Amino acid sequence: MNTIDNVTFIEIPKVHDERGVLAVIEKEVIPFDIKRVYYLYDIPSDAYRGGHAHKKLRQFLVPLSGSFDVILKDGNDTKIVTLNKPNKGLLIVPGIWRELENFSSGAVCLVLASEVYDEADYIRDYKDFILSKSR
Ligand code: T46
Repeated sequence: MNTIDNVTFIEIPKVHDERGVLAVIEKEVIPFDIKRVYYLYDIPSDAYRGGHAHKKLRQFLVPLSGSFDVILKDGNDTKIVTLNKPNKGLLIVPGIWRELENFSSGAVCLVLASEVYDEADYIRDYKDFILSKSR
């Protein structure tokens, strides 16, 4: 069963020259095949997103612009990480409750996902999440 220790940062290889930085996510950078890409933008600074866990979905979050905090919970422990480097993404595995908040102005969160959208994969009630961990 996954714990928050299984949530890891992954550095995205980059090419930096006088024209700026080019970061590349190739097949071997993330440990799943990408089935979906979505992104969050125009996010009010007081917005709260997430507030759920996934049964099967793996996701890689990249703060393309600005910063935000991700609160991670596994039913026993809680960890808060700040995403603020466009070449450093967060790999979130299944069975982890996540909440996104404290968005900076202009924050953009890119998400690469291992599955297509499926509402049945969500656990949106925290009590159900805790129950799922004890099964
Ligand atoms: C996650 C965080 C980081 C779709 O129709 N297709 C999609 O691919 C997604 C992701 C969402 N939706 C619909 C479902 C809702 O009616 O868009 C609406 C907003 O989704 P949600 O409230 O789940 O958005 P967030 O930002 O709270 O969560 C999303 C992802 O759902 C979630 O997996 O980890 O971004």
